[in-house]
Amino acid sequence: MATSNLTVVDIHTHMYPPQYIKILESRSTIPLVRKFPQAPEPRLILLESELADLEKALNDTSAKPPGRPLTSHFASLDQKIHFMDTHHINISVISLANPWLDFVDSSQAGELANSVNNEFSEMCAKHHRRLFFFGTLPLTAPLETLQASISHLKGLKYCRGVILGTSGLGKGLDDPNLLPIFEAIAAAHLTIFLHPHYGLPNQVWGPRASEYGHVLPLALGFPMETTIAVARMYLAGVFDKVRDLRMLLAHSGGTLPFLAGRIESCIFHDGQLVQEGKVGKGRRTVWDVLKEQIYLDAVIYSEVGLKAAIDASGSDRLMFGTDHPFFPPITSDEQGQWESVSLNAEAVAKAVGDSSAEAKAIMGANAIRILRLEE
Ligand code: 5CU
Repeated sequence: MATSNLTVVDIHTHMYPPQYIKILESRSTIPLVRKFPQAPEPRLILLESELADLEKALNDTSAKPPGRPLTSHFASLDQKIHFMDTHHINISVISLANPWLDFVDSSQAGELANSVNNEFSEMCAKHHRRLFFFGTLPLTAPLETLQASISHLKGLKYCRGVILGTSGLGKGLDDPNLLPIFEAIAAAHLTIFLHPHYGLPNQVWGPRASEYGHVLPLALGFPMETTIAVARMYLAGVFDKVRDLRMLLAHSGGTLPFLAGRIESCIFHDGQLVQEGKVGKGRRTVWDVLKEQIYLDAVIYSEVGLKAAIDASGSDRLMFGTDHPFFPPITSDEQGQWESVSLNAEAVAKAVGDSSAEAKAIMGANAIRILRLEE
């Protein structure tokens, strides 16, 4: 993938540090890690859509193992570096994987956030200039604890932002109580990496869902969740209220680039919004927000989706990612090349031309500029 004059930066790459895995091992409800007699490796069970399989496997040792194998790729720093080297990735901006600290008791969340963020910081220090990170927030904790955590992250040398799910304080990202948090994050010059976890309600997938593996929740549920979260923020005026807010959206913005025109049309054809004076002259459109306050990752696996993302936000706002350690190869060696990585790199080359200035920007230069990776 990389040549000597191409710097490749992976901004979408996760880890669960060992202390987090220990917490998952101690749990009996999702998210959890558990061993099953029918599988050689412990299983990592994260998603609501995996509950039916979990139930079956607990009652029947011949049932298929639920979730995904917890391989060394999830928690090992050496493995992350090996993955980077194998795929010629110069720099990674690592982040805790979902569901972050969303499930942690309010009284423990602040301390755990500090400890996890310090662990990420130490991992980056061991690989100076190759690793940076997006920190984790204790969203279940009281407001002061949350503010203190943002101040802590601001002081950590390798921290460039925060990874955030769509639930916010429990009511979504259009919750007015989140505004001071968004303001504090923006004032600290931290970029929010918005990532899905909750998907859509299980019944959307129908009674035959278990026949289709993880395809529907991951391919469709995750992107719709992101799209809905950002549309709600836009409609609530969050981007206008916090003009310095910068958000990097996972999976090329879900379906936002594709649906922005329809969202716009629904806004200016909406009698209620027009009557309330919300559609007047000078309104910043979804398109404006996409070009001014939003960045998109390039984790969409095809030039078709990538071109929509480029058209919507601009090639100077897209950043390459891998989603490691998710989507490992199923039939080849996990220590070798991952098709999930090459698909995303090929999509960039096909969309903007191999070795073009735009390709160099998307593969690394944009991330270096936007996330200040040379400082
Ligand atoms: O495979 C999956 O479930 C996931 C996940 O949970 N989180 C993620 O970032 N990618 C894939």
